[in-house]
This record gives sequence, C-alpha cells and structure tokens, in this order.
Amino acid sequence: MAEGPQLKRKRQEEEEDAGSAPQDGAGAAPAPFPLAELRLRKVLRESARDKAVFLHGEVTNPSGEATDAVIILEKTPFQEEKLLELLKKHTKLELQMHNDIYSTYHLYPPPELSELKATVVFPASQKHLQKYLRQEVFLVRETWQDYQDITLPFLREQSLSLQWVYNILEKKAEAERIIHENPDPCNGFVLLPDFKWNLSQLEDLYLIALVRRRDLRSLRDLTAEHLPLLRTILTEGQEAISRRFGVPGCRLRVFLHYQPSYQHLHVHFTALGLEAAGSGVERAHLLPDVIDNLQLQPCYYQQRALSFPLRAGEPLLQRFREAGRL
Ligand code: M7G
Repeated sequence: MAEGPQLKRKRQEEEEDAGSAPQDGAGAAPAPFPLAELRLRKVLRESARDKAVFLHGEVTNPSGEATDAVIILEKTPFQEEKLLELLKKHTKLELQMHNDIYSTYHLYPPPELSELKATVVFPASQKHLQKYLRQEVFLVRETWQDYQDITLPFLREQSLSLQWVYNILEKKAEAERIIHENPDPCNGFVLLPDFKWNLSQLEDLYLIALVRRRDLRSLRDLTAEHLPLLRTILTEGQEAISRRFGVPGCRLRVFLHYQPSYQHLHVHFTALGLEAAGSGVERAHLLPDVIDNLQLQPCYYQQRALSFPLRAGEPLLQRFREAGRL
C-alpha cells in the first residue's frame, strides 16, 4: 500500500531529526497538489515589497487525516515581450483617482497574463513551518570553537532532509532543467535553476550549483584543498550562464550562504540587480572572496569567527543562549 502523507511526513521528520536522508528517489511525477482543498491554518509571513505571501495550510485525506503544507504565492516580474499584450488585452480598467495630470487605475489583465508563482512544500515538517515563519532575527557570532561545540553537534542531530539534492545529482528529479554539469566526482557539480526562479525573465535569474561530493556541508568545511572545486564552479558556472542566458559574469552575484538551510555544499548564482532574501552581508559570502581567503590562508574558515542570523524560534538559537554565547 502507498505510504500516506502523514506517515511520509513523520518518516521525513524522523530522518531529518536523525540527520539522514530518506532512501527512496523521486520516481514518477506526482499528481498536482490539491490547492483547492487546502485549509488555511495561518499566514506565516507576507511581504508587500516582494509581493509574496507564505501560508501554512492543511490537506485532509479521505480518512480524515490532516497533513501540513507550506504554500508560497508570489507575483512574478513583468516580461517585456508580454507588455504590449497586457496593455491591449486587459479586461477592465477602473479609475481609482484623478487629480490634475495624475490618475491611478485598477487594471485587470486576462488570466493568461496574471500568473502567480506557487511553491508547495508538502508534506511540510515543523522545520519548514519554522523556516518560513516571520520572527525576530538575532545575529550570532560563531567562533570555530562554537562551531565544534554548538553548531556541528546540532546539525548532526537535526537538519533539513537533503533528498531533493540527491534526486538532482542522481537525475531522479529536475534532470531536464540542468543547465550545465561537470561529472568529476571530486571537483564536479550540477548547475540548474533554483526553484525561486521561473525562468521567464532575467531580472530575477537565480541558479544553484550543487557539488557532486557529499562530504561538504558548508563554508566551515572548506580549505585550500577545495580551491580547484570552487574555481571550477565559478568559471564553468559563469560560462554556462553567459552561454545559455546571455548574462556575463560581471552581472552576477555568486555566493554561498552561511548558515545554509541545506547542509550540502552549494553556490547561489543570482542576477546582480536582484535583491534576493539571503543576499545581505549577514548571510552571503561572495565566492571569489572565499577563493581569495583560502588562497591567502588555507584554513581560513576553521580559524575565523562567522556571523549569521537565526530566527527567534530556532532551536540552534536556544543552544547558543544556553551556552551563554548570546
Ligand atoms: P540555502 O542557502 O541552503 O538556504 O539554499 P535558503 O533556502 O535559506 O536560501 C538552498 C537553495 O536551494 C535555495 O535558494 C532554495 O530556493 C533552493 N532549493 C530548495 N529546494 C528544496 C529546491 C528544489 O527542490 N529544487 C531546486 N531547483 N532548488 C531548490
């Protein structure tokens, strides 16, 4: 019998708590998510600036079992080639106010031009709900000793599942979306669109490079030994994006997060003009700077303190508090 969503979620959480990934692959494409049956539990966060809302919902199966879901709804950027169509084909233009030479309207586009991007995490674990919930943010300053004593033991105990990463590396999911890959087991990686990007316009271009090797969690694991890997990602990633999308390296922000949400080394490539969440100085480390730091000092990331933000409800923040480090 197929595993029910509740069970699947529970298994996922157990695996996450144990710090290991599930063994099964992605398999065939799943049925579309039953959006119309979603029961809204809570608005986790909303952003007028990003025109996005993060929802906690619940889907109940025929036997009455409810399973959590996270739904992110976002208005997508305008596409230049569709602007004319939008002006011509609007269904209604309703005057809101008029004053001298100024006026504002409600413009109602036809359905095919008023697309929303919907991201679904289902079944969603408590950690996903936590990740998207708006909460107060605190900046932690983590020494190498703190990393050893507080962060690493915590990450070994509980991290988000990496199954989606392994599915990509094993071509069980998103294989057709791969933009570039280098098969080398040590210095190889896969480059593909991040799921934050719908590939419709370049203003919000966002790709990720996932390294093939599975023994690197984050910046903290990097030494001069990994310079060939990092240089390969930077050079080949920029070349591939320039070839495919016509965006040169000098128009890209190429960076790593510290702390990343997913503990498998990966690099973010975004359009320079995109003010993506997570591209601030408290979390983003430019890849060329990381390379320079390791060239200058082979164990740079095992020696220096690193700052990173943690949200109020995060258990790792609690650990830093208990250790008197906040
Ligand atoms: P991160 O630095 O670990 O954390 O980045 P963040 O999510 O807090 O930024 C992981 C990146 O992988 C993010 O940019 C995600 O949007 C992206 N991502 C996450 N998932 C689950 C997927 C996925 O299933 N497919 C793709 N293509 N990207 C994903």
